[in-house]
Amino acid sequence: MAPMLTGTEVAKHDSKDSCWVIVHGKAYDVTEFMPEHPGGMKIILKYAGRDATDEFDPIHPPDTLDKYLDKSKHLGPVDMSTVAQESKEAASPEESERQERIRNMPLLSQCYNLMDFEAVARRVMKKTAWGYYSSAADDEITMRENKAAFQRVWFRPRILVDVEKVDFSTTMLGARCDIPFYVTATALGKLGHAEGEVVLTRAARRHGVVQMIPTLASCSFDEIVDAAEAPQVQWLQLYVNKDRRITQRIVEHAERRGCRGLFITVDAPQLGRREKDMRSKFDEQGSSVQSGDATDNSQGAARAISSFIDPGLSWKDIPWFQSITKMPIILKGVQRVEDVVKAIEMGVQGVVLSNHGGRQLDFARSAIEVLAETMPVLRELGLENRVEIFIDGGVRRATDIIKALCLGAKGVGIGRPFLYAMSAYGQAGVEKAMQLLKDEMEMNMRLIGAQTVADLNPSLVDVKSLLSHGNGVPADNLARSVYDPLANPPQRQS
Ligand code: 173
Repeated sequence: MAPMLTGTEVAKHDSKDSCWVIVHGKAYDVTEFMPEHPGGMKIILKYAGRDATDEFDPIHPPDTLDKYLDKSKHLGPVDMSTVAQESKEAASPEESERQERIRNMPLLSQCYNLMDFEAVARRVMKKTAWGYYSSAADDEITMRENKAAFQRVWFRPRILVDVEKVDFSTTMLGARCDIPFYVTATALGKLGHAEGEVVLTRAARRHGVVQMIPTLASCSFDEIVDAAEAPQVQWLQLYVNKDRRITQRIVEHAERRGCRGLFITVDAPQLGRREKDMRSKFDEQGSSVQSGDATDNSQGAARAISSFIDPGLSWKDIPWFQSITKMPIILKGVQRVEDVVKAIEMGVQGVVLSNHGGRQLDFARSAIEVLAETMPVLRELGLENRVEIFIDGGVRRATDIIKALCLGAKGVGIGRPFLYAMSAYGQAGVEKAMQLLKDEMEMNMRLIGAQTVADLNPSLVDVKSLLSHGNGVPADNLARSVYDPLANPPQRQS
């Protein structure tokens, strides 16, 4: 057997003419591959001759090198004791400050609601990871509207209902769950936490919550399924590949492995333009626009890895999906009642009213508004029981979940809040976030006068102002100036 490579030998190959990188303790010659790298050459060159594992992991499924790099370029194991020393850069001042913020992070017990996790994550996450998770399309109007829209729905609670016992468990696509929300699909889990999406899987299991597995997870699909335990329920979110054979393989594999729903994303023929994400990458890499690199990587990793998505996907493809799977099919990203009706006519089992967390078309309407538009039309056409309707985007409180169910949703998806909880506090953080929602749910079911989710109906909400996009009543400045604002948990003093 050949002797192990040393860090010194790998370090000699640190240029465009000969470029080796180390990933998970093995060296790879990527000199010839570099120009074809979907994420551009620049990022590979940054790690030329060095250990690229931390940068590689979040963005590439574990089998990437085996699949895409010719075996002759796999150079074998490296003696990592010879690498660690030389490749660990002295932490930058920004990184030292971040480490300081991590040391002084609020305790988990100081987080009282889902927004608190966002506040903490913003302080402690790496800048690029925060940029990717938090960013949304263009001016981020839709992202903010998603939350604002819930605040235009008001309650009409019933009184004197016996609510000693309340039960908010439900079913979604036939699966029992403790509470009517699911962990929706979000890409690149390892940007926020070294273990990635399996952390969400474990927390979901503890809480009887369904998880939707993303096509573009950092963990492999099988790792995420393996992390689940019966009777835990998982669904698959699907980005449709231009090569339908690949799509068919993914779908059939998911069905074999027990996924109980196929959520086809229909709102992303092209990835939205997210400037926060672009800017944080640009800053971090310190790249220069004048460098004239062959591949422009300024759009960030998400754009690069999404180039396989088929913008030609259309209604004509739906019967094909129905022919290759027995899983229920749900269209994720529907944004108008006409398309809900069409989806029902095509015979799908569900729709997710969603604007992709405001990350796609800016000025797309909130899902809660589209829901309020949709249900009366479906009732008029007698179609309301033909599909299960889910919504996502901006859900941060149990009152948001209750509003959605009153208006006819079967359940709601929650994405970013769990990523933030995971990034800041790991599995314990995600579990806490789920527990907070359960606690809020129990209290608010009582306060609205509902014993079970079957009691949640349109008479319990007032949506008169939901459809108007006005800014509401003028600010009461006098009162605002004396108001003591709620605060997120403070940093601790070291
Ligand atoms: O919203 C996203 O960022 C997203 O859906 C995505 C799509 C392709 C690659 C990475 C992320």
